[in-house]
Amino acid sequence: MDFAAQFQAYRQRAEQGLDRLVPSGTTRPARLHEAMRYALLGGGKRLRPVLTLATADLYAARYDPLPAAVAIECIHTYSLVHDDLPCMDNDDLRRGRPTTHRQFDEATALLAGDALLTLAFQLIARHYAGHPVWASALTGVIADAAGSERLIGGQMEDLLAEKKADATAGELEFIHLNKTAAMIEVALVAGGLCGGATDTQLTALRATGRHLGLAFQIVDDILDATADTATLGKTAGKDAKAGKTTYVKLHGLDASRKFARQQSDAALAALRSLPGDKAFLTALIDSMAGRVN
Ligand code: GRG
Repeated sequence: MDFAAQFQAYRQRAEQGLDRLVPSGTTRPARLHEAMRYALLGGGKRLRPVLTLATADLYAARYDPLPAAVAIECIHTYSLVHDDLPCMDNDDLRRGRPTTHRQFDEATALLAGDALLTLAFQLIARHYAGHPVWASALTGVIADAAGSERLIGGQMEDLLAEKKADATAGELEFIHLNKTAAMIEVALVAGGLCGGATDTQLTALRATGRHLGLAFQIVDDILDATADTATLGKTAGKDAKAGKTTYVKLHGLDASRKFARQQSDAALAALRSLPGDKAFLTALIDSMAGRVN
């Protein structure tokens, strides 16, 4: 298997889905839809939709995973747009371009984020209307991941932690598990649901996502401390500058690299119990820790 080519193929499917399922930039009000498309279509690794599509491919998928994959990327992108706002991280650069509020204005960026979040659930309702019981389960897992106890709760604790001199390792874990891992977990679970995964398999997918999410966040912290802005496509060194507690600040670079490896290994162990050809997902998880080793 050529991992890079396979990733590109999944990524392209996700890009086409995003382009097709998000209202055109001329849809009224054009400025809002332009801002949504600007935020969504201007780059991004597409890790989450790729995970959904690849997980569905472990099975002979019963339901088309593309609308679910697009919905999850819409939620992820809304969280980035809002995170970049002046009232949160106040950032100028995202995905190698001016942030949405810099390109448009603050109110438009706020509304574009709101609309992307809402669109996610419109897409699910629209595309899976023929399978209401199943669609309700999918809606539930995605809403839980994006809700006040997970993604938004993680962001809230992150903002609270910034105001303290030092966050504890426990607080940091809560932030990582919810702000970062929740959406990665649900990307895998949504793929499993599209494939008709059993409850045991969904639990294994959740564990895979939890460990992959933690590895991903540690890698993100390491890259923030070691890579430059041009490579990242977003402002580098922000965490240290803000005096933010990160895994790197608490434990140092070497321990962080080791932890990323351990979490990737735990993700691989959880993946092993799943059916189908896992070569692509195995390589993807492996590549995570490899970004900083
Ligand atoms: C505003 C509710 C709300 C949440 C914001 C996503 C987020 C939560 C904050 C962004 C800052 C950050 C470091 C989050 C951790 C997760 C993370 C590394 C997100 C970036 O994901 P990538 O690297 O981004 O997959 P691309 O642009 O490739 O999609």
